[in-house]
Amino acid sequence: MILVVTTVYSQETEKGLKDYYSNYFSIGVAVSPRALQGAEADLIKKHFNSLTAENAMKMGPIHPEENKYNWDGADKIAAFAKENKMKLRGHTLCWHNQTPKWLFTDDQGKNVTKEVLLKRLKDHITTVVSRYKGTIYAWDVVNEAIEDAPDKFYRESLWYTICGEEYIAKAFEYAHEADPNALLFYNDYNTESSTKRENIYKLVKKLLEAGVPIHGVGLQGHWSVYGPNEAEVKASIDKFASLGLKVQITELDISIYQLEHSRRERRANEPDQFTPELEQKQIEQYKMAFKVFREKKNSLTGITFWNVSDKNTWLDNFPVQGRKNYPLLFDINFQPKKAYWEVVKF
Ligand code: HAH
Repeated sequence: MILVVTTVYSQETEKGLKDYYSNYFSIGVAVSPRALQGAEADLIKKHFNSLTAENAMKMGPIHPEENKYNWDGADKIAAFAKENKMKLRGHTLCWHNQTPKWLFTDDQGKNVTKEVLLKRLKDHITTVVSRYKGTIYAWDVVNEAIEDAPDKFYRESLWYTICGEEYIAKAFEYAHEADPNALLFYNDYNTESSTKRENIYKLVKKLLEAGVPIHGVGLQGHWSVYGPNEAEVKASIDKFASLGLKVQITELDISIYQLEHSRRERRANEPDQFTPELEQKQIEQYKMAFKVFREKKNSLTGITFWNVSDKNTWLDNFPVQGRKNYPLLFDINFQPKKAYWEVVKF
């Protein structure tokens, strides 16, 4: 009897998150090259079957000077994915953050013309997408081009200021030319806000109608224990799926704080404890999210977490530098949290 119980138990613990969801969608994680060794690598191999580079493929890190690419980190991640037969998502080809210094200016420090900037975008996209052709199956081509404010539409980034809206369609065209088999995504956060959801929908619909090669929408999924709610999550998935596009949750985490989208200083006495109350709220939010994901499995092709465990998460430093967060399914010692066991119980 004891033997039977032990056997069942060890089978259960041998299974990883990806195995529970093998009939649903791939389960991914965003990593740094440093995470691909030791205990963290073991955790990644056990639970995930898809990888995204957290930073290594962004324009700043990978293309630091106009005539210099830095492939080290990106190549390491691509090699690890290949070795372990994991899928690989590319993130991201055109974004307003983490851009290299040289990108928007000429040698006098003045903004370049639209023609020059589009040429630079094309060179960048062609080089990066070609290098990982056949290895990266999906790219976040344009990231966060829509404004949060309900009364605005396009984000007033330097891309937009210099090129106007055209840079968005161009980015997709350049990527498609470099790898016609790659699935091309528009990716954004705060997609459960009704106005931002509507604006992203308008943008994507317009691109589709213009014949731009776009195949999917990435809902980042930087959520909180305080929201979004079930109806909002369902509405976003349904809305983008209704365009005939693939939908993925590309950057999932569930913060223990209220959502904020701008950096700020830490307030005096601002707490950063993962209390039992917050833990319980997080369990409920993760349960809700994965219940919806399972229900929507015909629309969803991938769920990716943004970082591996609570030991290190970008949310420890955003929006507040040095305020500890606990947004993932594995704790600071790489152990599955209670929320994990709820997510795999179905
Ligand atoms: C994401 N932005 C980015 O897509 C990802 O590349 C980065 O590593 C972390 C989060 C989310 C975001 C933001 O950049 C600014 C304000 C709010 C949310």
